[in-house]
Amino acid sequence: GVGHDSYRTAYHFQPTENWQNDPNGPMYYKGVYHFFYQYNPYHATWGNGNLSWGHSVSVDLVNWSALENAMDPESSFDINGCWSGSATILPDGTPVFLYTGIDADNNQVQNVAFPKNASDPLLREWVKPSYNPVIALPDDVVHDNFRDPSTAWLGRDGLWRVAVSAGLKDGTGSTLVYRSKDFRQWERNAEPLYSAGDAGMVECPDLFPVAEPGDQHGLDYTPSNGAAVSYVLKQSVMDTLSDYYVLGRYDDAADTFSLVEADNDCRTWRRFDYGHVYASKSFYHAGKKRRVLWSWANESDPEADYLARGWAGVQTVPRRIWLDSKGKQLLQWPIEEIETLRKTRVGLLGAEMNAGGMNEIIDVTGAQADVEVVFEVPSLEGAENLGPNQLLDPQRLCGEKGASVLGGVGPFGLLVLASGDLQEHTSVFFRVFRHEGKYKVLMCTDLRRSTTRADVYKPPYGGFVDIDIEKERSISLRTLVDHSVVESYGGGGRTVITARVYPEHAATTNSRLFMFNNGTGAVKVSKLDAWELAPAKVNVPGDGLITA
Ligand code: DQQ
Repeated sequence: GVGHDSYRTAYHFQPTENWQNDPNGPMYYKGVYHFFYQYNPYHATWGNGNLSWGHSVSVDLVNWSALENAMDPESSFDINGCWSGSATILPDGTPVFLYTGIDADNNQVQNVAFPKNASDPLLREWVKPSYNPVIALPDDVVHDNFRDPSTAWLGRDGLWRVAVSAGLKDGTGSTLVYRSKDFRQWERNAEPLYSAGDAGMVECPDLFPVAEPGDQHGLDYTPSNGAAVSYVLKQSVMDTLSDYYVLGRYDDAADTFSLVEADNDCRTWRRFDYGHVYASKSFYHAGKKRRVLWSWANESDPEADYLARGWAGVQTVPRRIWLDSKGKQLLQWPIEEIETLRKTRVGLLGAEMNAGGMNEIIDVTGAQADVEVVFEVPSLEGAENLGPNQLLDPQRLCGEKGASVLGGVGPFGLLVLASGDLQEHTSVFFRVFRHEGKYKVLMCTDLRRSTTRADVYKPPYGGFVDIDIEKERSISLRTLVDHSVVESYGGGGRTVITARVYPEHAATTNSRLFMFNNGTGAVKVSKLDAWELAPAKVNVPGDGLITA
């Protein structure tokens, strides 16, 4: 039945109960990771958006303890909702929030909040000064389209900058920059950071520098790294409900951003995730010199069902992000701490999978698993041809060429959350095509057989993997399975697909895991490691994690 809770996740972040959406203000402070999120404390829907900032803390990014809400909508400048925003760590080490308030007139305004006691590593209480809002609604911006301040960064002139989303009255979407010396008086830069044009309203902007190609370290903003390094601009696009990013140059005097080798329309940029995530936000963790990305993965079943379950929304596993060695795209990888949950391991080396082959990965309870597999492709000869004029729409291709549609090189991959009779399964797989004299690798997560329930959104998802398969001759896949989440990293984190799934069998029986090859050419599984994962303590009441 719909109300059963075999869908609740074991190690993806969720509040104890009720609704969550966007990640807000992630940071690391005095040895503690802080995570805030858009939260409805009353029930499991977004409702009318009268939201709070939920707050949890962790020392390892894996186990979390819930604290009291950091902010509730109870001031005139946020009385109708404390919406998304970001944390900035000031030079003296103390954090500050910039966030959107829905004010008493239902206008969107930007507010500031400070910790009541900065010497408390748990930052339990937050103070909203009465001089809020610090950025009022501008005349040329639609009253309910002005929101989501980014983390602020300091310029060489000693002024802070922040990026804010704005839907202009002329119908275009824009990302504005404001400058301030004190987080209180803000002045708008005439030139926007980015104009989305007819892509419409864009939300939750994130702008951050990245280290040299191939360097896994993250970079923090510094007043002098402006022109010297590459920047990433990220947008959440309402039109498609997807997150896109682009590489570019940031001019730290003019506060403008120029795209490198990309179309201005953000809907053509690369996506962090070709599945079901939105409103992602990164933070810089100085301790491990890494940049970590959070993203919200909404439910895909009917509202009545998640209301009955009493919870809705998960966060993807925090991901380390960095620039690939060619400097063309970001790579993403689950933070290493997740590996502390690994229990039973099943390993395999050098197995051949012939045409039509299918192997069960046994001894791993399939509802909480971490699977890493490397497929070697001995020959590309059988690769299917894509006509020269064929539209290269990966999602459509995954729909036309599902896991059971026999191919040449592929489809090969995993079946996860499979019932014993295979009636239910989610397939995660690759398929190699030849297109205009080159090879293209498609990655799919196909949900069409994921559940026998009919009332669930269960599309095929797909993205291309930017890999030179002719040279590399192998492709890796890592899939994290967590009850109702299937989060997959193709080609070492080049392409990521997160899906929400609702198998029926899981209420009563164990889920199983398989590898398969439905291509005519053999593939070699040069390496397979599968682990059952222990549950993390995620906002378990009375968990004893917080003693202070
Ligand atoms: N969600 C928040 C907004 C943001 C949107 C409201 C994105 O601040 O634009 O809950 O999911």
